[in-house]
Amino acid sequence: MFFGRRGNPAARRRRRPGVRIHRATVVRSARAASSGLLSGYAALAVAELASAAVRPEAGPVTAVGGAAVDRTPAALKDWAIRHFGADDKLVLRLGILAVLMLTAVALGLLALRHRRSASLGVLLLGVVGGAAAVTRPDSGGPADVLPSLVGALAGAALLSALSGRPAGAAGAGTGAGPDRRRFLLTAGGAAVAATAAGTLGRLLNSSRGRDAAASRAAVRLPAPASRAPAVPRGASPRIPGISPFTTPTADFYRVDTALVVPAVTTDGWRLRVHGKGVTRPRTYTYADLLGRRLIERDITLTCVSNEIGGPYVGTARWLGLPLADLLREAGVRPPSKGGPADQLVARSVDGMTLGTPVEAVMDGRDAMLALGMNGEPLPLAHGFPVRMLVPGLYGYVSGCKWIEDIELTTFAAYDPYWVRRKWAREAPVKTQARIDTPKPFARPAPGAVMVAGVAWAQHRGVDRVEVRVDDGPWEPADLAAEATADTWRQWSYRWQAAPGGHTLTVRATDRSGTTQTEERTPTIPDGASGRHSVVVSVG
Ligand SMILES: Nc1nc2c(c(=O)[nH]1)N[C@H]1C(S)=C(S)[C@@H](COP(=O)(O)O)O[C@H]1N2
Ligand SMILES: [Mo]
Repeated sequence: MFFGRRGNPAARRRRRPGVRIHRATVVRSARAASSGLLSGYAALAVAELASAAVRPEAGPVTAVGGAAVDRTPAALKDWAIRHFGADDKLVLRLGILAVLMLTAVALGLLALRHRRSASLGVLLLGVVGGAAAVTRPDSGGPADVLPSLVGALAGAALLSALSGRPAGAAGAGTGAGPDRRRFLLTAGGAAVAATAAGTLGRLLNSSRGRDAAASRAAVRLPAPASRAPAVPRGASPRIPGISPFTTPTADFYRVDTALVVPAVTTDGWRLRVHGKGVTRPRTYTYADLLGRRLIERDITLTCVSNEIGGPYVGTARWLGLPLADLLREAGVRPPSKGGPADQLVARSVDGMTLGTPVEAVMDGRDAMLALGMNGEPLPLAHGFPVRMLVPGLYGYVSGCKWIEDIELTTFAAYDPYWVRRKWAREAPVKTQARIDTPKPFARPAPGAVMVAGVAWAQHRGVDRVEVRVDDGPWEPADLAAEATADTWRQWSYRWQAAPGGHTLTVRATDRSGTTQTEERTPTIPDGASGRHSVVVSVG
């Protein structure tokens, strides 16, 4: 008998529906999760297109990423730079995308039961993105909310459509029949449309970068009126593994908060000089600056976030104009000559602010507005078209890239970006030496081993470098000839290595007589101190 073989009808009713609901739930959940993901994808794609109409920087991922950077505690930012280096921005972006994906899946699942709330959730994400965009220091105004909001509206509408109740109840929840066809058609159509919108947005957004690159390619740098002092022969010894005296531009470290490299063209660029004690405020064009007396200098730039032995230091040949000339033209006097402003605040096109002592800019050192780096116009990532440089000061208090505004003010009246985040107001570069070779945990053969590296104490000059093996005495290293007090010096030490494990330590002394101390301090608030050591195993 039919029922006989399958057990009694009551038991079957109890068991079978259970199995069916289970499978249907899996199908429904998978579909809901993909609806969420697809809606999130569509929201981002539409936002990308909308951001092309507003500003690429107002796109939700960039805005949220930027806002996260602004709010990141100094210690975490430092940690990110240390661990991810130049990839820190990519890691941040991927992190935001991962969180968005998880949220999208969750909202898709929520839509199974609470369609309205899920769509509201998508809109709420849009509000978060919009809020991040308008509160960024470089915000272009209220229009910056649009990319996130328009994207969220599209995402919310799609999620609602994809999680709608099927027209006929027949296929409800089973993933079969007309319901399934309708779902696949809507989803497929949305995926194609979103991809088209996103691709178009990307193309439009990248055209700005292309304009800036074309503007840079059109620049012809004039010859400097004052050449860089010749680098003495012997400033660049040929020791395998040592940092070259001039850091190739491609290897030059990059540290900034810009998730999208600002795309500035020389045509649209202006530099305004104004503020306290400025008797003749002025606005300069790029051509104005190119036509002035230019100087060329080798200068070593260092980041305050550089750990002992770290990579955020480099030397380039910069071409630019003396900043002090420009300030004197504007009527500015340094505090020592009775000027009312002790802080120069440089502002970049992306809203970054950096504060520099006016005294340092006007004390005769080669503080400059740089237009060229290593014989070429400034690369976009290093501040094209114009950046500031002040030898002897960490980058965050002197090196404003993509500069567009110089305001004379006081330290009492204004705290720039990093100072508001607990970094020091004033930050001269600390004297440091780094061992470039041998590398940590290298296994050199016993006998003569070249220990070599670089040492810097910008604007004071490196006077002496010493090396110590294990707990032995400090031995003088050979110092390469000095180019200027504003550049690093290479050093080397020929070590007679005995088999076994050894710790090599280096210390530098600058011309003011200060020797690097053993005491280690963190990079916050005004730069790391301590000595670099490398452990090797000879044998
Ligand atoms: N606009 C802008 N300028 C900036 C920064 C930034 O985040 N934004 N970072 C500063 C810091 S912390 C350093 S160390 C130098 C690094 O310059 P580089 O990237 O050319 O090496 O740029 C400085 N100028
Ligand atoms: Mo920095």
